[in-house]
Amino acid sequence: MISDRPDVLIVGAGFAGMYAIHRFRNQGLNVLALEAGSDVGGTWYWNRYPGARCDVPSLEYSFGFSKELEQQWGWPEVFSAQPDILRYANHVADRFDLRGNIRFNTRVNAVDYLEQQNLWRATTEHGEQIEARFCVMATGCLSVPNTPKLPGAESFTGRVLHTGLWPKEKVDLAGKRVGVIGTGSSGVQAIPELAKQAHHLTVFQRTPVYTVPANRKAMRDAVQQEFRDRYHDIRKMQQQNPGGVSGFQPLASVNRPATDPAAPPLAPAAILELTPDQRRQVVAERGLGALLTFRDAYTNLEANEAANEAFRDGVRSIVDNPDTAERLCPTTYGLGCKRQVLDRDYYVTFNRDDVTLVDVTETPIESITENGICTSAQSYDFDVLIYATGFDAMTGALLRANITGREGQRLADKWRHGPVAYLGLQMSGFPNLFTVTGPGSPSVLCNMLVAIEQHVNWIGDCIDYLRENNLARIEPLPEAENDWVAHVNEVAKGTMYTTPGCNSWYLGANIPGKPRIFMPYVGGYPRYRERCEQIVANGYEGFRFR
Ligand code: N01
Repeated sequence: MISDRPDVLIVGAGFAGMYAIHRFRNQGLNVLALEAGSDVGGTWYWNRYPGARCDVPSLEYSFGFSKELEQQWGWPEVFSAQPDILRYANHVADRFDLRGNIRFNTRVNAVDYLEQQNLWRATTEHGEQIEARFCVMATGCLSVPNTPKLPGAESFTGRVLHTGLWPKEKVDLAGKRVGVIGTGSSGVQAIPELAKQAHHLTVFQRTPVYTVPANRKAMRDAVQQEFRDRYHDIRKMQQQNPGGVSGFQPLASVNRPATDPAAPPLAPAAILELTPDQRRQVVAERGLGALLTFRDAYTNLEANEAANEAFRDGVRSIVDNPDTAERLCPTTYGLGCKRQVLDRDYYVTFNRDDVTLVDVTETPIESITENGICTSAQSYDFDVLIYATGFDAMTGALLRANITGREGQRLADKWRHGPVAYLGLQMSGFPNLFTVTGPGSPSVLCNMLVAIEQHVNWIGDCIDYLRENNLARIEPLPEAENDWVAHVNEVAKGTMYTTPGCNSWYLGANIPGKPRIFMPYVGGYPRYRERCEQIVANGYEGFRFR
């Protein structure tokens, strides 16, 4: 039931908010979630663009908190598409009766701490105010779309879309001239589908991407059943894996003798042990994705460059027009710097006559006009302009919520030089306010569902601890928070994520003026989880209570 005096206020009803409702309600807490969208699903509610799908296997990108759910839900594909993941979110909402605790179409514009009352007050866009002892920001890591400020953007008279805010109703692109800006994960997934639908597609690329073919397998009953039989072990394996993915290989999915189904595949060779011809042969025989299996490519800059060059050779072998192929070859950064992108027919799409690639580093976008885009070389007319320009990641949604803590301290001021948080769970000066998969936690470097469950469980246990011990509030000590931020930075140093020339949204580099800090925790999910557990075992080390 919707309550205006909840114990816990949750902002967001994506997978994090949904599980938080279920978990906290089971603890006997009165819970209210506020959600800007008209339904559940978060990322999968907003990102409905053609081609959207997950890059984590669906049997693993699923909740582990309910054995019945695990046993009864069926996935149609190994890597499911957005409509199926949204269907799953809706099923979870129905099955656990979550909607009764969610107020939809309600964006939170401000979150303020009322020190005297020790309450958090959320003010919605409609001016309503809701107060609660605890506030849990389940606002997602990639939920604030980034639309670059291009001169004249408002003057375009055609339709404007953003991949991260795709409309619910079907978008008909038949016969339309479509321009798309951006070639990250969203653009790469959308471009082949947009090309099939549009009369002509023009792709504006600033930085070429390293993308490899995605697994397209339909789910086989035998594979799904093996997972169901082994889920108990698989969930434990997820807890031990740096990325929160078990890596379980069902016997039914591989042509391998019936030995241990969890045995790892053969160790891949080092790329530096192969000649350039041998590297090309690997790509020719096994595809671009084979390059991701050379472990040295992620630990040694020379090996990395060898893999990058083999990748470029692979692109040149797929794309017919040599100039287009060259433009599609990444040269300014290496594999492993950004989130690995997976595609379905990305490069061959550029062999179509109705697809044009424009490199905006050669011919920059000068303005958006009434009719389309004007670059330094020519004008392009469009009926539809699509921004596939990513997100203000990790900190964007938290800052947009205008959070003010103790003594009037604004989160925006505290984070002026980059996010400062303890374990990505709490910030000093903001008592009883928690973030799910906040900056400084493994979050986007982990299977999000695993990361979400761990955070929500930790927060739920913490709230129980406060109640059982008659403690009014909890917040981190500034020194614990600073030490954690230093540790997060330390472990990111020397990884491919922070090599010179690497400009990713992990670093905030995609948003002009955003502080350049590596935001997620790269030390691995198990190490992080153990640290969280140890902190609790040590009486919430690094936190203070009142
Ligand atoms: O965003 P991005 P995304 N002029 O920031 C370009 C997850 N995800 O939405 O690289 C011209 O990666 C920008 O160019 P540059 C996943 O974690 C997952 O694609 O900044 N271009 C870039 O090409 C992913 O990493 C899945 O030079 C401009 C693009 O826009 C994350 O979301 C699917 C520009 C943005 O790429 C973000 O992916 C989709 C400008 N002014 C998303 N501004 C899967 O699970 C930006 N760009 C598979």
